[in-house]
Amino acid sequence: MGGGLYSSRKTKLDTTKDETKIKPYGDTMNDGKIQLSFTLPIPDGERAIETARQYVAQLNMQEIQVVSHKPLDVNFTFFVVYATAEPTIDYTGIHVQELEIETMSMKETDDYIHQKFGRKIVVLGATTGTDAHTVGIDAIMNMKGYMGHYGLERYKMLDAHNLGSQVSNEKFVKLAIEMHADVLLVSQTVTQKKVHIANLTELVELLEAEGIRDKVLLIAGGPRLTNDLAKELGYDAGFGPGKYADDVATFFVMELTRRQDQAPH
Ligand code: B12
Repeated sequence: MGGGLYSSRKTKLDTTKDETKIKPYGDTMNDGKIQLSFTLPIPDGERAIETARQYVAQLNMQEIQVVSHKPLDVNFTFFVVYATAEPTIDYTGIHVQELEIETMSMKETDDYIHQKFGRKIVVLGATTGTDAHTVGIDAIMNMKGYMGHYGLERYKMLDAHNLGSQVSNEKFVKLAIEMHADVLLVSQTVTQKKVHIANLTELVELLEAEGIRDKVLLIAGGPRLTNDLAKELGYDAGFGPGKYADDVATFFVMELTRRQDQAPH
């Protein structure tokens, strides 16, 4: 998408340090200090501590300190390790597609929809597939909102429906057609065995098969979702932690406007 809502990240160069060779910072610049936490399937004890130390050594870390070890169960131990990493990264070579939007308030969005569309925008949201996590989609949609941001159900100019969790892609597409949805919101939390990738991809394929992919704005969200990943999977945008209903609403009204303005009259 080449529209004005996206831009490559503008890298602000800090001339006081070499941004081509960035390293983790702990106490002094470029000390490479990293904290790792992980679980090994072994009982706690001196042998476990040494195993954790040697494992981290295999990751090419230096100055390894196992600072915490706690049994999770008889045969599982959780470790926290401090260590020093050697590699550096060229920050100036990193580019991402970042959503660049100036978030509007709920009232501004409602007024904008009223003026630009003269009708309510229909929004359907769900956690799809086998995923049972509802808190993310509720944070975006519930009337009462989340962290001081009212959810989409509270917007006067949105006809917003939260279908809950474990909604099959088939049912989601069927309802999208029946309800003439303008915007589809999909939440995915579980990423084990890349189940979210398969599920998100299946939804795109079903929408394409029904011939409605280009008639809806398709937005994914979740704790491990980025805009880049969502777009790679054929979505119009992706939102992760720290994003709220007002960010999403601003994005979709702006994008719907852009599409409306581009449509042949
Ligand atoms: C609460 C919880 C549960 C509850 C869920 C209750 C419910 N009604 O949702 C219960 C106990 C049922 C549960 C079950 C499971 N859980 Co759980 N759960 C959590 C927990 C503790 C919190 C998740 C949460 O609510 N976050 C708060 C919300 C607000 O954050 P969020 O989802 O990121 O949402 C924000 C953004 O991402 C974004 N967003 C989210 N969705 C969307 C959608 C759109 C469209 C947009 C625009 C934005 C957006 O907006 C939100 C606000 O900023 C996490 C661990 C953790 N601390 O994160 C584990 C966690 C997510 N669960 C996990 C697992 C593995 C499971 C189980 C598979 C466990 C099991 N073996 O049975 C089952 C899942 C079963 C299933 N079929 O899905 C793992 C996931 C690992 C992975 N990467 O796959 C986690 C990370 C725990 C862990 N460390 O292992 N879980």
